[in-house]
Amino acid sequence: MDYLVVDVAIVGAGPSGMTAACYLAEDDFKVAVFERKMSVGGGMWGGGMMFPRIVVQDEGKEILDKFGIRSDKYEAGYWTADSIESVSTICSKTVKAGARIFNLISVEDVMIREKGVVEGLVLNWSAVEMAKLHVDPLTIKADMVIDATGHDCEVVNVLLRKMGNVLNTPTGGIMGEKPMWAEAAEESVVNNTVEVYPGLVVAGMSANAVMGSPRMGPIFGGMLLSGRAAAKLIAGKLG
Ligand code: 48F
Repeated sequence: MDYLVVDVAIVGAGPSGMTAACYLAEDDFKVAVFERKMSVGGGMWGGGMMFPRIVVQDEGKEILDKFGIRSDKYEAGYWTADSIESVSTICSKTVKAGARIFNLISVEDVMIREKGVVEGLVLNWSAVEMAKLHVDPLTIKADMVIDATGHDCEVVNVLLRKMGNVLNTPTGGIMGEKPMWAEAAEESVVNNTVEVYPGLVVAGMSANAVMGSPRMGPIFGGMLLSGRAAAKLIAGKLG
């Protein structure tokens, strides 16, 4: 009941979504994160091909340090960290900063009314979604929404299904994720962290998928930096 109206609603508790939530909560915004699965962390637990290590570049290390995650220098410009320590620490810091994470909730739609702005989210229990039951959902109101759903950019997808090609992209549609190119992807994911539709910001792999940039494998610095960029953008808008 306390979270039916929030400042920022974030879809997906992967690295980008939780990082955005942490920065926004530290700035005293009321933040709710909705995560379909039982566990938070998205693709970060699995490190690189299930070896429990993530890689971050120098820029990303700043955020590891902010969270207090230990890292080892690998070679000039690159650091590694334990994926389990990374997820659990980011989650703990995010919750302690005041963000509320709701797991086992799936976001199935957005709320758009006469202003033509995303004003909230439509939620249901993940168990209802998995069982394909016909159960009416619950709606919450948010000043801003972040799609941090990873490669599938689910919130943007549902928006386009309902509204047509209305995005702030060259075609108005989803440009589609491109093949692996880690260095380019790490840079573009931060630049792609934009408001793609009024009220809706994309972060993490969702940003690269929507804006047509490559994937990057187990380098996670861009996810953290994109989360921070989304928080900064929204804090600037909401004041
Ligand atoms: O996929 P995910 O970890 O997203 P991310 O923050 O990070 C991407 C990396 O993990 C990795 C990569 C780095 O090199 O490429 O893939 O962009 O986390 C996305 C989270 O969103 C949840 C999903 O279960 C996952 O935990 N999610 C997806 N769709 C929904 C959702 C939905 N409709 N409702 C609720 N949660």
